[in-house]
Amino acid sequence: MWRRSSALCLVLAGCGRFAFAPVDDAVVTDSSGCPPTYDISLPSSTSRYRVSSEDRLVSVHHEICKADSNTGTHLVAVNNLAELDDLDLVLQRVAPPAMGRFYVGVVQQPGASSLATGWIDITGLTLDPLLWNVGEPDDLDGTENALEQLAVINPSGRLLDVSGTASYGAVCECDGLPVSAIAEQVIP
Ligand SMILES: [Ca+2]
Ligand SMILES: [Ca+2]
Repeated sequence: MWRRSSALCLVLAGCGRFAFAPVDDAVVTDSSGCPPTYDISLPSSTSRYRVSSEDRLVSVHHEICKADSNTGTHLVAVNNLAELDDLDLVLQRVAPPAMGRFYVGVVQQPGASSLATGWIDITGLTLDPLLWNVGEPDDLDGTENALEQLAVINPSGRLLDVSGTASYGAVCECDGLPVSAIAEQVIP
């Protein structure tokens, strides 16, 4: 179902195409295995993406991203700097949500004893520490008290840790990978 070769063809065909369709309630897929609303491709990735500029709580975005497909869609799991830089270029072209922030599928596991430890993406992979903005993660006050266990892409194009109590936009990713139960329990 998740054939890399066909996904690559679609990535090439989709380059430069930024048609932001509204969320479709029906769970339907195109030949890539992704819902047609996932119409953004990036040079650095075989995934497809959907951007929402609607200001919503992270919990709401999380449920909507998951519901886009029976499996394999979720808040974006940012894997490396190339993917983050490519995403930032897309986000600069869409309607800005509150504070220009977009929720991503990045969480800090419970019990972390320091600011930078225990961060994973929504599929359960360890986060690349290069993705953070200067001075982040700071857990709000520079001390790890589990005040900021979620993350957004900032207008700077880098990640900030945030509490998840404010409404921002979000980026969803379709890569065929399931959501990690460990990561999901952090989402309020
Ligand atoms: Ca924290
Ligand atoms: Ca922070």
